Amino acid sequence: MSNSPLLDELSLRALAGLRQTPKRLPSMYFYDDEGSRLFQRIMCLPGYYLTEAEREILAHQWPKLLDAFTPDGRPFELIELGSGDGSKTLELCAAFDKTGVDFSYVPVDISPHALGSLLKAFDWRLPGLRVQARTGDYFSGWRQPGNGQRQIVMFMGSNLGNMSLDEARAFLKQIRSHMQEGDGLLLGLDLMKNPHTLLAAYNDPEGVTAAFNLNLLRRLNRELGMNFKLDRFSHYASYSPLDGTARSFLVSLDKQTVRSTRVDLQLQFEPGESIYTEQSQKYSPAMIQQLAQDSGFAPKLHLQDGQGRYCVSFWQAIQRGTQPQNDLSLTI
Ligand code: AVI
Repeated sequence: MSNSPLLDELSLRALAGLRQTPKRLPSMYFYDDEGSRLFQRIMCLPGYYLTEAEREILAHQWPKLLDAFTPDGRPFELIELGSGDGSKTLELCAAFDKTGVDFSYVPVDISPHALGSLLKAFDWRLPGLRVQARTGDYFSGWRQPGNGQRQIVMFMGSNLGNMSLDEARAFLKQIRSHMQEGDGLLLGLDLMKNPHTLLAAYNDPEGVTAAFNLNLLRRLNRELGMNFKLDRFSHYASYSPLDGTARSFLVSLDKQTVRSTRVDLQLQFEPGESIYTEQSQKYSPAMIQQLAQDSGFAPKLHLQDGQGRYCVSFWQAIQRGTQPQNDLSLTI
């Protein structure tokens, strides 16, 4: 048993989180093969409205996006961070493609498997579209587009919400540092709303979100040699209207000790003690305005689904130190 026998960065972060008080896990740790399958099921649940709301906005309001992406008719490069298999963006690209607009698509994802599926699907459906997939870290292989193309960066699916507000600001600033003035950023963001609706999205009666959460322990058992008993923990979801944050936890049902055979780790749990496993931030228009301003952007377009639950927000990179001209709260 050694302290860190060649662990990858994510496992090291998981270990560090379990050693903290209160215990926590990085939400990236959800997405092993089984976690990714369970997340696909979550996205189809009736109470998990986020995916459907985003799809509706893109399907019905894409012409407004296209106008915002091409204010001067310049061609653009659509860079999608965390594209996965691209199934959600394929329809958007197909709609753009039909208009004859000049654009290319750059999906970026850590999963070569997902990008392989994406390339096949795009090649079959949109054989004329230039697609240049990038595997790995969002930022390391970033290159400026050629031919005077405007960069439009997409970060969809409410993924920004899994970061704290400070982390989100730092991430957005990092994106901004790779952009030129006038480039664009498209974000899918979940909005603050009735707490009952929000809680139901993270606590489905079907138990899929609970299985998704508990799968973290299965992964720790497999990859870090832990001996978590899954039936001695339960899923707990909360939502605070005060800060707009949904949070998920795994609650220990007993006093118990969990050990690893692979790393130097022994965890004591009191009955009711929890591991903090995920935060899903919900935003108000004022928070969106502030985030954009803090990270070097001016919000240009704010599209909502018919029920006003979710928004797709388009921001333009502005000169550093410039105050944005428009107030988003007035345009919603
Ligand atoms: C990926 N992410 C935006 C999802 C969310 O809503 O925070 C993950 C998720 N967790 C539980 N259900 C869905």
